[in-house]
Amino acid sequence: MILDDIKSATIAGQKAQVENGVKRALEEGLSPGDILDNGLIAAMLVVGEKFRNNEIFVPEMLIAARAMQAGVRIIEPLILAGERKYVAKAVIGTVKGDLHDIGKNLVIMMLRGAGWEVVDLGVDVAPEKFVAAVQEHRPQIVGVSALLTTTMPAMKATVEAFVRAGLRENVKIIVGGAPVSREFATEIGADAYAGDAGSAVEIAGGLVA
Ligand code: B12
Repeated sequence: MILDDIKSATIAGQKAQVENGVKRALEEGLSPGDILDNGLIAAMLVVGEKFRNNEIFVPEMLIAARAMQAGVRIIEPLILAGERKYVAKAVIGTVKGDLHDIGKNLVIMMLRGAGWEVVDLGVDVAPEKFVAAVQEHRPQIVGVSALLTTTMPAMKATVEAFVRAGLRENVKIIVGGAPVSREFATEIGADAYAGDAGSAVEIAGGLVA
């Protein structure tokens, strides 16, 4: 099945095969969401599992990530092609010390597709940089991503930086990333948690409604 082909090509880091697979899946009428969830994202879960079991190492993980991103680039225009109405503004970044950006980029892509204006701060974003970006761009929402248990404390530091800057009441902070949970979000004083890019759009929309 085509989704299985995309998944195994992503796991193997075969960029050209992933690109071909995604194009073929679209031609066959599969939805971008289906290709993302059951092809590309499903592959990264397997990659994580293999890494945990020492079956693969960082270079293979990186190559798989590049293959995934190549697939996402083909899907992105379709998601962005939707109706362009300005909903609200968000500033999003991955916390200090953390270089994972695939999930964050998907959240940004889905928000933009839903009509949000999004300022992407990239990865390894220090708390002060989040604060400065809010001062500059005045978003309603701040999105913070972390993929490592060791960088989760940087999420707390980010929330605290907003409190110190006297800006905590001006923004809603939504957190996400594989190790993050709703309980953790509450514990660090964030406003919300979302487990995937689709629910991030829903929850962010609810926060500004
Ligand atoms: C790809 C990958 C990498 C790539 C990252 C490439 C890139 N450009 O992002 C590279 C090779 C660079 C990498 C490096 C490392 N990694 Co890594 N990596 C992964 C892997 C396999 C996939 C992550 C991913 O992209 N998933 C797919 C996306 C779509 O899912 P997601 O990120 O969870 O995002 C979704 C949701 O969480 C949510 N979301 C995400 N962000 C946000 C933000 C907001 C605001 C909201 C609302 C929602 C939201 O929506 C997203 C879309 O649905 C994971 C395994 C895993 N299962 O997570 C390990 C994993 C995260 N890495 C791990 C480790 C250990 C490392 C390294 C420390 C390895 C090393 N020894 O050097 C380094 C750390 C580098 C650093 N300082 O950050 C561990 C972390 C373990 C832990 N307990 O913390 C994992 C879990 C692997 C494992 N099983 O051990 N990694």
